[in-house]
Amino acid sequence: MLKNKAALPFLLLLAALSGHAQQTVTTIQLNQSGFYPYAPKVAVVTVPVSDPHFYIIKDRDTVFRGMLSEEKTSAWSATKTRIADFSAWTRPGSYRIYVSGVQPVNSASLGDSRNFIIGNEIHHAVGIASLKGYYYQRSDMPLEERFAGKWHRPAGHPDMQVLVHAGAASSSRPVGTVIATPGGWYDAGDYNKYIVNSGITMGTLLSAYEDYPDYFKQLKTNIPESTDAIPDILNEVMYNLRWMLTMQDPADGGVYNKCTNAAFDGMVMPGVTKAPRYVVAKGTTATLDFAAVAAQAARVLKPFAPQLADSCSKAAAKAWAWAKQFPALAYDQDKLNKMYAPAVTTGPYGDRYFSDEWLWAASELYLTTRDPQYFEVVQQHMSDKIKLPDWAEVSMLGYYSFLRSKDLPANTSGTVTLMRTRVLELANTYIERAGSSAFRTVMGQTARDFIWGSNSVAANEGVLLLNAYRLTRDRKYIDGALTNLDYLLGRNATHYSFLTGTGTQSPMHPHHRPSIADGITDPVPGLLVAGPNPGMQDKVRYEFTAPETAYIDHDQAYASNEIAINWNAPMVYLANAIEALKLPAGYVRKH
Ligand code: G3I
Ligand code: 9MR
Repeated sequence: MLKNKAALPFLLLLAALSGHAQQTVTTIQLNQSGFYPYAPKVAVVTVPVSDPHFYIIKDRDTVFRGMLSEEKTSAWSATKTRIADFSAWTRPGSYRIYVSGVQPVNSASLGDSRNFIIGNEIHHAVGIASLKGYYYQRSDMPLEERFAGKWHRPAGHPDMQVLVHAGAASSSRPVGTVIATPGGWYDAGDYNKYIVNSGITMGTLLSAYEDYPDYFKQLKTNIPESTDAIPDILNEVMYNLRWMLTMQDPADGGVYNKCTNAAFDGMVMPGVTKAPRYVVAKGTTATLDFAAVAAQAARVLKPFAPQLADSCSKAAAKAWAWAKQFPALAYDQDKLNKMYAPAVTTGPYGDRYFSDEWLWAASELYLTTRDPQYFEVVQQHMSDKIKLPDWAEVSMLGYYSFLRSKDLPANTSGTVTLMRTRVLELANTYIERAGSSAFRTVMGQTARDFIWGSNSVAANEGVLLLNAYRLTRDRKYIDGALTNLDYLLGRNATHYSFLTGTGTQSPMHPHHRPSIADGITDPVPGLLVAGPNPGMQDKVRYEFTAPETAYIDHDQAYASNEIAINWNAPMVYLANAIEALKLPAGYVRKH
C-alpha cells in the first residue's frame, strides 16, 4: 500500500492546477531506453531504503538479486544515491527493479522502477530519432505527412528576399541589397539560422559519418531523399550545407554570421510572421567555421555529389583567404547595435577567441587538400589549450579529423602523436573520476558541466571517449561513454530522458516554437533539450535549483528546456556510434 497516501491528492491537484504539469516521477533512475545484454547495467536509487538488496524481476519472479552500494550524497544537489549494478545479468527481456522501502508516486506496487528492457540494438531508435530531429528543423520546405507524421506542416521562412543589414554592407552589396539565402535548419527553438552554430553541428555530423561510414550507409530515417543513393545523414547535412554556401559573399569570400529576424519571432508556427530577414556582419569565427565545414564536406561528399564537393572546396579556400585578411573580427552585437539600425537582438554566438577556429579550419583544409601551408597553421596552434568542443570551442574537431586520417605524410607524425596524447589524457581524467560520482557517470565531474546546454557536455564527453576507444580499442572508454548515454536517457538527478519522444518520461514542453504552436500534445520528437542549468537565465521559477537539478519542463524555460542543432549532433554521434560498435557477447566489465 502507498504509505505516503496523503501526498497523492495534493500532487494530483498541483499537476491539475499547473499549466505545465510535471509528470510523476519514479525514484529509481535508469536509462529508460534500456541496456545492451553485454554492457554495464546500472540503476540509481534516490530515496532511503529499508533493505540493502535490490531485485531484478521478470513477470513475478526474481531473476537476479544484488546489493545496493553505500549511500552517497551527490556533489551537485542534496540527492542521495545508492547504485544497483546488475551488469552480470545478461538475458534479454523486459524487467523491473524492486527495492524495498522505495515508494514511487506513480507505480502500482512499491519499490518498482518502470519496466525496462535488456536487448540488442536498444539505442537504434534513439539514433534514428535524433538524426530525424534535423528534418523537423528544415526551414524552407513543407514537411509532408508521409515523412513528418502528425507533425507535418507547411514550409517556413523561404528566405528568398533577405536584406543585407547596415552592419554587413559592402561596396558590391550596399545596405538593403536583397539576396537569397534559402534552406538550412532552424537553429533551435527560434527561427533564425546561425553559421557559427552550424559549424560545430555540421563538423560533428560529418565526423559521425567519417568514423562509421558502413553503419550510416544503411541507416534510413524516412526523409524525402531516403530513396536516393546517398546516406541519409549526408542528405540531411547537404540540406544545411547548401544554405551555408549562400551565406558567403561571392565578392570577397567572407561569411555572414547569421540570417535572422531583427527580434525573435513570437510563439507561432514557422513562416507565420513575415518580419524582414537580414544577413548581418561577416566575422572571423563564422568564416573559419564555414571554411572547416566546407573543406570537410568536400572530402566526404566527393563520391556522392562531386559538383557540390567541388563548390565546397572552392568556397573553403575563398573563406580562408578572407580570414587571413580579417584574422580576428569578432561579432559584437551590442557594439553593432549602437552603430546600425535596426538593432538585432537574436542569438549572438559572439565568440572572441579565434585560435581554435584557425586550428580546425587549417586541419580540415589540410586533410582535404594536403597543401602544406595549412599544416603550418595547425602547428602554430599546437600549444593552445585544448577543451571539449562547444559552439565557441572547436579545435578538438580538428584533432578528431587528424586522428581518423590514414596515409598522412611522415612529417605530421609528431603533431598527430601529440593530438592522440591529449585526447587520451582528457579521456583518462573522465574515466578515473566517473566511479566516484553519485550517479557513476562521467557527466557531472565539475559544477561547470552544468552550463546552458549541459546535455551537450554529456554527449560531447561521450564522443570524446568513443574517439579514445577508436585510438586504443580499450573498452573502458566505451563503458565511460555509455554512462553518459545513460545519463542523457534517464540516469540523472532530474528523472528525465532528455530526448523528446524517448523513454518513459521525456520533455513535453520544450522551448521550441513549432512544438508550442502546433496544437499537438506530443512535442516534435528526436530533439535533445538543453538540460540542467543553474544559471536559469530565462527567469522561470524552477522547482529545483541545484546544478544537477536546475531543469524544468516548461516551454518558457529557454535556459534549460530549449533544443538546438549543436546539442543534437553529439547525441546523434553517441547513440549511433554505440549502435555501430555492436558490443560483443562476453563483454561485461566489473564495476
Ligand atoms: O563564457 C562564459 C564563461 O567564461 C563563464 O564561466 C560562464 C558562466 O556562466 O559563462 C560563459 O558564457 C556563457 C556562454 O553561453 C558561453 O557558453 C553565458 O553565460 C551563456 O549565457 C551563454 O549562453 C548561450 C545562449 O545562447 C545565450 O547567448 C548558449 O551557450 C547558446 O547555446 C545559446 O544559443 C541560443 C542562441 O543564442 C539562439 N538560438 C537558440 C540557442 C539555444 O538556446
Ligand atoms: O526564444 C528565444 C530563444 O531561442 C533564445 O535562446 C533565448 C535567449 O536568447 O531567447 C528566447 O527568446 C526570449 C527572449 O530572449 C526574451 N523574451 C522572451 C523570448 C521568448 O521566450
